Amino acid sequence: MEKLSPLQIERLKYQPKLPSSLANGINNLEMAEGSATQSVRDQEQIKELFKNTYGKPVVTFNAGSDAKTSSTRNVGVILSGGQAPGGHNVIAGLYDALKQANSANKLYGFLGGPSGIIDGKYIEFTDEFIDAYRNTGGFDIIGSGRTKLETEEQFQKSLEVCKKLNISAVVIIGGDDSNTNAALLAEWFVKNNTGIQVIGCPKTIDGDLKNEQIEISFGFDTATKTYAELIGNIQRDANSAKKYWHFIKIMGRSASHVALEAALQTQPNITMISEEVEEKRMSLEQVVNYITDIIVKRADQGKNFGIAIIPEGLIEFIPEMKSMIANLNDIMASLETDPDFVNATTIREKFDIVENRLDPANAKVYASLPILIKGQLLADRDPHGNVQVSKIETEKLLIEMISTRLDELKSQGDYIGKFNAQSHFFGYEGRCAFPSNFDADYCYSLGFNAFALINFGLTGYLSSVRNLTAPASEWVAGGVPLTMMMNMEKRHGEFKPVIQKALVKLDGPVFKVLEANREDWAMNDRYLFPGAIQYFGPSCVCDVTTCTLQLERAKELANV
Ligand code: FBP
Repeated sequence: MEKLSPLQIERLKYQPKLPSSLANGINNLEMAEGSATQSVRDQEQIKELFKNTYGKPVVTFNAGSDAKTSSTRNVGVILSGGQAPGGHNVIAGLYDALKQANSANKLYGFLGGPSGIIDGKYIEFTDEFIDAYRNTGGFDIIGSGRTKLETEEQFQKSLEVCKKLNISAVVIIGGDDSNTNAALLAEWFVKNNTGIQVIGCPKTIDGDLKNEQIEISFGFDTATKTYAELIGNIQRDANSAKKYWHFIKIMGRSASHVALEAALQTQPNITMISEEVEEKRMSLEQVVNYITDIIVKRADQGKNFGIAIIPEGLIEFIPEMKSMIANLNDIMASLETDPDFVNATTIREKFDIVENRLDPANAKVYASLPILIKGQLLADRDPHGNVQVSKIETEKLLIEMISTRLDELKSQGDYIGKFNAQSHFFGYEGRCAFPSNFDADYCYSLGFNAFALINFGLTGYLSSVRNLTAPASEWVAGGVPLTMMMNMEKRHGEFKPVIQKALVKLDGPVFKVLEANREDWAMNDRYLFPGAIQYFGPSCVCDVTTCTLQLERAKELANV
């Protein structure tokens, strides 16, 4: 038998909590419907593109009194996109609900992400198989992938695979892009009278798949706690040795939710928030000057150490960089097939070709960057056409530029300190951690609830569990139409329907806490040390949710 760590053994025994409505039994639920919904923007275009699934109501489940019989169903499940802690529990919750509804039901897992349903690669889940993955991190139960499910041919192939397995519903566990795909597939299945339903589940450590109906995506809780633990440890190290500035880039592709949450949990000296940089239209030089200024002031107090948090997406939010990257994204497709570019023998030749193709202002910005960053900006795009910001070493770019600026200041007699910097990137460290109790419960509930949506015959819905700062028994289970979250955005040079990403709100309660404290945190070391996620022990340590969720919910409840 496979050897397990003591924590693995103990976590396998954990029984995730469910909202009381769902705990009452999958066949005992009653569904309440709200009124018809609209997309967040571009209503006419979204309605036209989703003729069959647009405008459906938000639904809520309540515990009912009559036990209903449930017909036999086969369901397929896909893990899509980047890993997020708790994905295995979504599948476990889905499986348990499906078997509770009717023991003859079957759950198939498509292997390697959305390509599994296209290529017909799958496994059938059994009790024994599922049991080995309960409350564990990772997506290794069936693997994940980033194939974009959007063409007629892919939909046809998916249909054939579903027909072969007699599958009548597909659950897609993914972020904004993957759930956009879920909405497209749901629409296509209805349009073609296939009778196959599609339900999404809100996953992403980035925390940017949220809105009035979805309080948070799963994985954010565990990932941010993991990064906060690491930042706290580094703060202790910096405060002990007092000789390094640590520049820590934190994952979260676009929005700065992860960096902001980790900062509230640890109170570092500097936290950049991409959305603020964009709002204030700060140039790269201004970002460098802002950080340099704090380094100089701390050096004046004899403190040649500190912690700076840099969100992964920062580079794309600096207006001049954003414009250059957008221009670069548009020309990348043609460059990849351009013989001069493909056959260029040196990287400098490639840079010259790129600079000649970019618009003059963007070419100037590109030319001003260090070689390392210029090269990283040319790396492959993801399947959605986005630059892979996790591969751009913004933390190193900033260290290099700040170092140069400090040398200038030193030569003018305006800086008396020593600048020794260390760079870090925290991302993959947090995506597959053992899910926190919150994520273990939330994910299990999302999966269980996904089957409730299927059982009520719904399609094109995102599984939603709300009221998340209350005890799990008081959580509210239901579903939100995917089209309600959509708008039109430019992708690969064309306008497409996509789920709107939630960015950090600069007038929101979470950013306000940082804003109110950052001057103090910059100069006076108010470091917090959250320590490792605790799975067993007092509830005030083990079950506490993120500052983001608590502050946003408190504001929402105050407004009701
Ligand atoms: P999802 O949006 O698919 O959840 O992925 C999030 C993420 O972890 C980002 O934070 C990060 O930029 C990206 O995935 C990294 O992607 P990859 O795993 O392909 O390197």
